Amino acid sequence: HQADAQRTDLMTITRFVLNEQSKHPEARGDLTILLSHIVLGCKFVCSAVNKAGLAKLIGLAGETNVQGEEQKKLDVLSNDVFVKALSSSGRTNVLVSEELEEAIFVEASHRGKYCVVFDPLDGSSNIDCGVSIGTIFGIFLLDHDNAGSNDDVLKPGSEMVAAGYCMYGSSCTLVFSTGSGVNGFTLDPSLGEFILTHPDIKIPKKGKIYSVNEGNAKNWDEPTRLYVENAKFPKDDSSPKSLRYIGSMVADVHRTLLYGGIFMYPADKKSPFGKLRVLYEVFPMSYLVEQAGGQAFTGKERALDLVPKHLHERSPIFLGSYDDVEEIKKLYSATIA
Ligand code: P6P
Repeated sequence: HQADAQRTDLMTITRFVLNEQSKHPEARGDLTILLSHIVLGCKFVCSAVNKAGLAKLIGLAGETNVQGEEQKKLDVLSNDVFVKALSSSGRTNVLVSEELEEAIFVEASHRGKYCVVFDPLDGSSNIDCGVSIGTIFGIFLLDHDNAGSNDDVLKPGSEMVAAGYCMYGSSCTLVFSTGSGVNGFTLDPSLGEFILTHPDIKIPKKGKIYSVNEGNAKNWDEPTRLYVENAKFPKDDSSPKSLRYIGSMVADVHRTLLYGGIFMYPADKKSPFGKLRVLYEVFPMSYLVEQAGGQAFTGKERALDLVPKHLHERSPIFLGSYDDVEEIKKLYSATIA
């Protein structure tokens, strides 16, 4: 009977977000409406990614599919979907996408009070081999309702009011936070609804996994080298950590949130600012990890304290279990001191 009750008492993402809104009586529901448009975009991309393998959607723009239609590359298609969903919501003013060199400034008739920074399909180089990929987004609240500018998003990640990702893998999982904890929802394709499956995600205080591209080891700086060395050959008699690296940030961060451990994309001689982008990769993932009780560090400072100067600026990132990141912070401060 209890199971039956649970089955019929569906906590959909829509219901969850409305519950959250009801905790803020002054809210007019703009963030609720914005999030519902992001959810719509995720459902569309989930469907397109799942069909890709069958309908030969994969591959470069300009190729034709079995119907002989010209196909957009999945990340171009995903970008178009999110730009349209976000600008038509009437709740956004500035949009920054990994796919677009310049920001989009929504015209006055559809202008809202939020800025959204997003990577519509992160890890898209992994599509052809079936590795999980994802959409990553972050939301800033504007303090004016005039025409937007880049300055509206070149601010510290700590000013984000919400962030999340949607992972397109064996199932479609949307994980997000509006500042009071992290919750995960799984798409039930038979209902077309995201259902709460991971309530109040808390990252383990310490993990047994380190996640980094060991292929860059030749170029690492000393603190990263020492940290990885100790993970593999612990000085005390503890057991070595396991290495898990998928090479798709959404998948690596999702695993880190659920299982604990540390995810790293350090700076190295080849890329002095690392590879991952501040606004729509580092900030949203750092926001989520902190909301789940972990921490995120750049090698110099708390990741959310960074103030980017350019839209597509990169930063090194070490994020995950509180104690694991604490270890890398000690190694870096030893070199700065
Ligand atoms: P590397 C995917 O291309 C991506 O942008 C992130 O999703 C991922 O974490 C990283 O790059 C992987 O980079 O250099 O290890 O292949």
